[in-house]
Amino acid sequence: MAGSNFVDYVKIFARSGHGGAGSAHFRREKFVAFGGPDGGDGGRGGSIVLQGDRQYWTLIHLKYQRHQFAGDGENGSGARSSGKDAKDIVIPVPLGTVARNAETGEIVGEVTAEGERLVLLKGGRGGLGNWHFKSATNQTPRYAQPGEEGAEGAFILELKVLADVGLVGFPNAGKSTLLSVVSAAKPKIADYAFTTLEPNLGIVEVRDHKSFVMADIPGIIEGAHEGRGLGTRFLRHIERNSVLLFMIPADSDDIRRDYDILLGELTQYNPELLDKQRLLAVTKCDMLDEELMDQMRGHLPEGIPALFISSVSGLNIPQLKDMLWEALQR
Ligand SMILES: Nc1nc2c(ncn2[C@@H]2O[C@H](COP(=O)(O)OP(=O)(O)OP(=O)(O)O)[C@@H](O)[C@H]2O)c(=O)[nH]1
Ligand SMILES: [Mg+2]
Repeated sequence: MAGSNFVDYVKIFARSGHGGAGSAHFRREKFVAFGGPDGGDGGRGGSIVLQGDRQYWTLIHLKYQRHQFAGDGENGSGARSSGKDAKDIVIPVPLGTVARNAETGEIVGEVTAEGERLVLLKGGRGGLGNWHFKSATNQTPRYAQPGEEGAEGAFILELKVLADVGLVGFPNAGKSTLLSVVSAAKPKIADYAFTTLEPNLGIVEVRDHKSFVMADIPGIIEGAHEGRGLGTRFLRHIERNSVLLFMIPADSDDIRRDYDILLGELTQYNPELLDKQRLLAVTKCDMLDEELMDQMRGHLPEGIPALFISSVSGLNIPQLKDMLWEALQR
């Protein structure tokens, strides 16, 4: 998505530093005929490290810094003086960043906590200086270890937003509107499909200063798992959510069928999503009267707690927040 501030996927090229070479120096002083070996060790090459940082919400800062190269360790020198270690390159990333090897797709690790470190590439170790190799049989080793080579590689960094509640629904279901009434977030709202093109996060305050994070993602349509609509590009953001709130508007022709389609798309994307707790909100219920709601109750999908809500009139919004909070405590 060109020009977007929400960057949740970036490829970086990284190289760790080489270790410095150990020194093969011999002590040379006036009046000392045979100074022994006194070559110092090489310094360590810089590593490439990711570090969790709450101040970051996206990976946009890496979009223009795709090359991350650490320096080499200094060589050792005489008088057993060790070369300096090179500085590690520490890259701050938002919590929920997953790193993969770009060639193999293999997961290198993920960063989920403030300050948590993930080493992408270790710097090369410095070589040992020649004095380490002095022995009874060899008093004058002319050998010192070379420094270990650094490593290089391409990595894919992906962000999985660590929200508590993920909103799941077709375009126009009223997801962004709900987020705007339960949190301070101001997502764009409009009566056409795909108004939301990138995830919005909001903090929802529940009673007694408790709060949770809600993630509004772009609408899902049938065939999303095959790449229709915005495809599954944003579905990964709900992989981490502990509760999924399904949202289907009251004027749907068939709520059960719509629910099955949404569930089907999620399952085909990642069957593990079915292990999460699910709640259903029938949205836009300001258009219904009590009688209609009673009638509709019999046509709701089974096995999922449901609530009739309206973001416009406020119908059952406090109850919804409580229900979500309770689900999160389970
Ligand atoms: N009457 C009524 N209209 C609503 C309600 N909630 C949302 N709408 C309207 O439904 C339309 C779609 O709302 P959005 O919140 O943008 O829907 P969305 O699910 O975020 O849509 P996408 O971002 O396209 O996936 C807008 O015109 C809203 O004003 C509601 O509770 N009652
Ligand atoms: Mg929206």
